[in-house]
Amino acid sequence: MTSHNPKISNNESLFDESQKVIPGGVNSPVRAFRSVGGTPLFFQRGQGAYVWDADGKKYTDYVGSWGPMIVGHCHPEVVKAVQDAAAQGLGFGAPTAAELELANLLCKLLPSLEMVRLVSSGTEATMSAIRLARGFTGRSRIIKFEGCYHGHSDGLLVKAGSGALTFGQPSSSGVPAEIAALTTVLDYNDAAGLEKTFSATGNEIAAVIVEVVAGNMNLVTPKREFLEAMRALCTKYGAVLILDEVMTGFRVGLQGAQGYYGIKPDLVTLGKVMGGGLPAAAFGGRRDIMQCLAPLGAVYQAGTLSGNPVAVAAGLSTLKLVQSPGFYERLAQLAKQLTEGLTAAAQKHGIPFCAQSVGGMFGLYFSKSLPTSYAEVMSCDKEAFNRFFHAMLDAGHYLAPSAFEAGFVSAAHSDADIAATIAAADKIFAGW
Ligand code: KE4
Repeated sequence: MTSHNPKISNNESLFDESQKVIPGGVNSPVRAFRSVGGTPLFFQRGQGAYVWDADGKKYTDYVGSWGPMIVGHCHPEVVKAVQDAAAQGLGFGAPTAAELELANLLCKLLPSLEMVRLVSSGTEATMSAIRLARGFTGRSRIIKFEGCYHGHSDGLLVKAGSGALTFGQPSSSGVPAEIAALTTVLDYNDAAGLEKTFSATGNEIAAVIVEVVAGNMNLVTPKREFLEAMRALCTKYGAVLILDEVMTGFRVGLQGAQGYYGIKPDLVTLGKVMGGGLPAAAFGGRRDIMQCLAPLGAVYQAGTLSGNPVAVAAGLSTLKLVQSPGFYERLAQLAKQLTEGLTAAAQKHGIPFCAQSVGGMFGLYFSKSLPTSYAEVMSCDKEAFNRFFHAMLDAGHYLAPSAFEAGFVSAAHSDADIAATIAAADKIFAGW
């Protein structure tokens, strides 16, 4: 039971209780506020652009469950789709027509998808895509980029971003050296480094996996020459180019980052938005590669809950809503209003701060200039971010609880919400 001592926040008492039975009191490390300090919020409900914590305090939400809540919390059409699906059955472990509908929709929205397999998390999607690329090429080595996070499968948890970076443990313990040794970690946006590595070991490389827009070391946008080199080198050496669009898929635009930047992957991984907040994710791409998957081919991959009908219903409903005319123009406009307004407020008070957005995601940096690499992100003032995070939280605006995460707006955010957030920041900067 939680204490109802009015002197103690319910967040604190819930956190105290949770730490007794859940490691760190959370079911995913970045939620623990370890990077920003303080007691994590326990949310009791969300509606539109807002969430309420265990004390009933309201916040404007810029995390959105780390991206999925792109149409806002508890959108009536999504809730109804989930209720209707649940009333027909919570799971069958067998094919359903809804999975086929979602697979067809994904392939329609993303031209690079000739075939797709549904899974239950981004980690599953990237882990499976890597195994598939290794099975297809017969090679073992993979390339990832420092600061990029692709979920917590062993070979990818090497100099990762997000929670792994937040904790200053870029490489996790428990990952056998033999497995980590198969992962080459290069610098994001370093086309020359990529070319050098391919010219030395190109014929050993099974895959390159990349976040086209990096969103797990805060937000870092790709340089054109970096993307072009990646595509050309993978083609030249027969390596599989995997675009990890778990975060950017249907977030930066209807065709994801691959459409936004015009880069064609061999495989793509998806999650977050495509599940509408429920556990649905996917990987897919070239038919000749996907047909190596069991039961057709020799690469095994499976999942009890893959294509779960309730999660699929949430995803289908969300993906129908994001196709409404002007959806992404409006989303990008909200994110741009926010980043420009926060930057103007900081500059007015002489605070080294900048911000940027790509579609409906954004990055905030206590730095004079926008970071274009992991090293530049690491030189931003993390303590200043932490101070800003808590001041904004006290004012009722919930930003990602880490200097190494991107933020998200939803279609439910209004101009007034954005203006109120900017006004709160302006007040904080005035007293900085
Ligand atoms: P999940 O296994 O958490 O569903 O997805 C892993 C993943 C894969 N690829 C990218 C580009 C991702 O951003 C993620 C997960 N993102 C983090 C937030 N930066 C999830 C939040 C968390 O770990 O609790």
